[in-house]
Amino acid sequence: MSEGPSLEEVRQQALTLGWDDVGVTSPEIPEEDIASYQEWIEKGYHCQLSYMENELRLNPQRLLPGAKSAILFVTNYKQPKLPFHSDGRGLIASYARKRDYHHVHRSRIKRFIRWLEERTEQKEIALGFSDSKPILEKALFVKAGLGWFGKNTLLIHRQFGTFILLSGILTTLSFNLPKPISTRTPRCGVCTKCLDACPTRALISPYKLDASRCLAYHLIESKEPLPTAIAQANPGYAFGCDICQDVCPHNVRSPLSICSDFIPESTEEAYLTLEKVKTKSFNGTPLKRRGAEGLSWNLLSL
Ligand code: B12
Ligand code: SF4
Ligand code: SF4
Repeated sequence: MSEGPSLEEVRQQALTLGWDDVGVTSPEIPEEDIASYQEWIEKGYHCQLSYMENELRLNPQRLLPGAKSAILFVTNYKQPKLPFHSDGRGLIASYARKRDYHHVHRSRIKRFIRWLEERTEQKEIALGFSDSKPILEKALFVKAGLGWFGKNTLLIHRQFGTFILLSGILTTLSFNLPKPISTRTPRCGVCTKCLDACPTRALISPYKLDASRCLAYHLIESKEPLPTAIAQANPGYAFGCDICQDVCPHNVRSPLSICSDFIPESTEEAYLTLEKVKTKSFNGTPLKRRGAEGLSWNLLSL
């Protein structure tokens, strides 16, 4: 058995595998996030997302007994902003125009864990996740100093803004961590652009999202057609919604993604039509989640 890798080695390996930033923290969820989560669930803001009620997400150590650290990875997927059309073409949110990020992250995580096992000559020391395990992901990222919470409830990274996707591993290895900096301190100042721009008023107050009003919930996660009021407020999305990110000042200077997994072959690929729903396979893309019937509901409601 050899000594574990240093933070610098972890960083280099993560960048080599394609991630844009990496951080390490202890795997406990901070008290403030536990309290906010519990209030959110009690108020029913998770709507029909019953998987969100799983309280395991407050205790990552129960997912990997003996876990001492969380290694957290940031993926920049920012794409150019595109216009809405009124000719039956619906816009696909920018994270969903090509490969499913769960798949992209799964193969990177597999390679990272293999490297960690070889490097330490130990087995069963890590468990990967990317929205695939019950974990309050953003809370851990904030704790690791990888960014802070925006009033749109998303994690804002100092270089990449909000157009990032999160993944990570829990591990039984421990690291010599620097003293954590508290990044939960509000950083939006007097800005309220995301709350003002949300077409369905889903951001009911700073840092609080009611999923039952969110276009992303209705166009991605829901198992039903869109309620009329939500459909009427939709400016043209066929899948997901980027409005509370498009208006965020932290996304003005952030660089576009250079990762081919997220860049569509052509601008037309960023739009969905009923014809495509009938003829195309959405396997391996995020659109698979809503299914052909759901995607048709989305388009017919435009
Ligand atoms: C459920 C869920 C949804 C739901 C509910 C969203 C929500 N805000 O909870 C719906 C379907 C609506 C959704 C939509 C989207 N999602 Co989503 N979703 C999740 C999921 C599975 C859980 C989120 C969660 O824990 N919610 C629980 C509530 C309580 O958390 P919260 O709203 O963030 O509240 C926290 C803060 O607001 C904070 N807080 C509360 N009060 C205060 C006060 C102050 C002062 C401060 C500083 C903080 C603070 O404490 C709370 C607890 O930490 C995560 C993956 C994961 N496993 O974590 C992805 C995730 C959050 N989603 C993601 C994405 C990309 C999206 C979309 C952009 C997709 C799209 N383009 O359509 C939209 C964005 C909508 C939005 N503005 O959030 C990414 C976000 C990356 C990032 N930059 O943060 C994640 C992390 C997936 C991933 N692995 O990359 N999502
Ligand atoms: S994703 Fe769209 S609907 Fe949901 S909170 Fe953001 S702007 Fe509002
Ligand atoms: S738009 Fe303004 S209020 Fe909303 S997250 Fe960005 S900086 Fe914060």
